[in-house]
Amino acid sequence: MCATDSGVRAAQLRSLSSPRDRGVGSRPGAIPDGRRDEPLRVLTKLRYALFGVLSALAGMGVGHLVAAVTQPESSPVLAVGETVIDHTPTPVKNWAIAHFGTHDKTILVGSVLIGVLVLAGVAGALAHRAFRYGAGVLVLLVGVALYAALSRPVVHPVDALPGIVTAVVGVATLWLLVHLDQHRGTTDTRAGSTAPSRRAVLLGIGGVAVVAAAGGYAGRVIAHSRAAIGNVTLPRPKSPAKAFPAGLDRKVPGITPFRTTVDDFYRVDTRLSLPIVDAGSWELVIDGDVARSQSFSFDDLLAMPLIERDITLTCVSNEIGGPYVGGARWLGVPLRTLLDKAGVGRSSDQILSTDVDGMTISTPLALATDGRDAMIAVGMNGEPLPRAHGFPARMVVPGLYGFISACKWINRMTLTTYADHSAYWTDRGWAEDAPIKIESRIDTPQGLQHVKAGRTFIGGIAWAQPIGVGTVEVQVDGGRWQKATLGPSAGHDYWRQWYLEWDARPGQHQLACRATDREGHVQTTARTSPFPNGASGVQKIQVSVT
Ligand SMILES: Nc1nc2c(c(=O)[nH]1)N[C@H]1C(S)=C(S)[C@@H](COP(=O)(O)O)O[C@H]1N2
Ligand SMILES: [Mo]
Repeated sequence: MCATDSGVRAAQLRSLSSPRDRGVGSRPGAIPDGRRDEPLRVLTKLRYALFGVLSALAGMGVGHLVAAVTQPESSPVLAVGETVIDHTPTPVKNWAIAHFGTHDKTILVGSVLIGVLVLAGVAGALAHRAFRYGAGVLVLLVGVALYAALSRPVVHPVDALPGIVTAVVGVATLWLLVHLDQHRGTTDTRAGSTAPSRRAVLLGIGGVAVVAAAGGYAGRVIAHSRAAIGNVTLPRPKSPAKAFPAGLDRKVPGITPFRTTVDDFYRVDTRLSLPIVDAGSWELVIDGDVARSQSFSFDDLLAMPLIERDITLTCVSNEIGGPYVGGARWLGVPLRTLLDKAGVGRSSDQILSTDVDGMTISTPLALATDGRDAMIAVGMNGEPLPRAHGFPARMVVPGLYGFISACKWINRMTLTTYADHSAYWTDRGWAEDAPIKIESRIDTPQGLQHVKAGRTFIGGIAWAQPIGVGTVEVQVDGGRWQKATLGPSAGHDYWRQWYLEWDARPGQHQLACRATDREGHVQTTARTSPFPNGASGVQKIQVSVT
């Protein structure tokens, strides 16, 4: 996404610096009258460009504020950003995830903002020539954002409001600044004392900046307070998880903690701002190929017998050795319970999940109902689901990558077929069927790290949901595979920590690890990239021992 963005930006910069009116009014051989004014003219242009930028900022600040009280996603910059995400070609998206990781969104929003402000500067400069040109460009800019906001999968009429407000405030601000500037210091006696002074212009600029900042800030605060989850008390599970064993966290410094905290849990989704869902009015609908369409309130779910399980979630975009994996304790209603209430028909092979904003995720019905602990989760690590992880409810299916199973903010499950319906990721070329591949990761030592010679640990994690890890082996400098010691088990759907004591001799060393599941399937050495059904291969790192 960022590659295309910077291309666009470069083009904009080029057009900004093009010598548009440098030649206006000057003829060959003419007295360099204009030339004497040149620095002044450039300064004026720059001042008007600043007016444009400020107008855009004021418009966006107030638009953001309006979006916060109506629908955060419809805020102009976010709307453009999300549309860019949805339309970014898969390879570019993968590249961005690989290079920027969880910062990809910050970089995206930043790029959109810079692009918008550059164009707003152009609009301001144009306003010097004729106000309507500048206003026209501003309106055009907002028009693009408005179009983006109204092309989201689920749209309400109020989603147009932030864009409209942005346009009105932006154009009004530009008019105000241009007006102040053009009437500054007029000595016309008829205008007399009403002519604005240089001070008034500066005050105007300052005021606009304050409005922009205050609007943006207030928007954040309001969106935050509206997003409070409120008082949700989770019931005790009918089927609790087994006691969680102490892992190797203390024994092996630098190893991934056996339990991932909510704050440290990786997050992958297509959103730039989190949906605000009121659990009181939220409903989960089951429809499609079912005997009886169903609709459950949040309280309905809490009143059902709940299961609690330790499950490791993994993202298909995770590279070998990558960070998009986490282990948590999930509380929820077994998927089976809900599907049985609806009575699944014979023709469906897919559960098409939809989130509150119309994002879709397809799950193979046969796998989700083969006896594994698939659930609609309402709790994570003993708390209600955090907003980033799907409040009020999400699907969790052990052994399937998140993009075909873990729909967050879910509010509909439609029983259908792959022939009839496709979902967000599969539309972009990702696999329909994607069981999590057996994998292991070295956490310590880190690649390229300097290690002190002597006895130390090589340690990490391995996962093979839903079968479970059987063994982990470590290879030093291409030698024989040595069996690592496994940490305690928290069930077959959960990752396992492991370590090998290593007498590190001075020099460069290569370390590798591989896992085998309990049925004897060995992690393959054949390297594939994450697209379209998950990375495979063995992680190899270099360390230097001194
Ligand atoms: N509504 C929604 N659910 C979603 C996604 C999304 O973009 N939107 N991303 C999926 C992907 S690709 C993964 S790997 C998991 C990640 O869950 P987490 O963010 O709680 O770790 O959520 C899945 N559920
Ligand atoms: Mo994912």
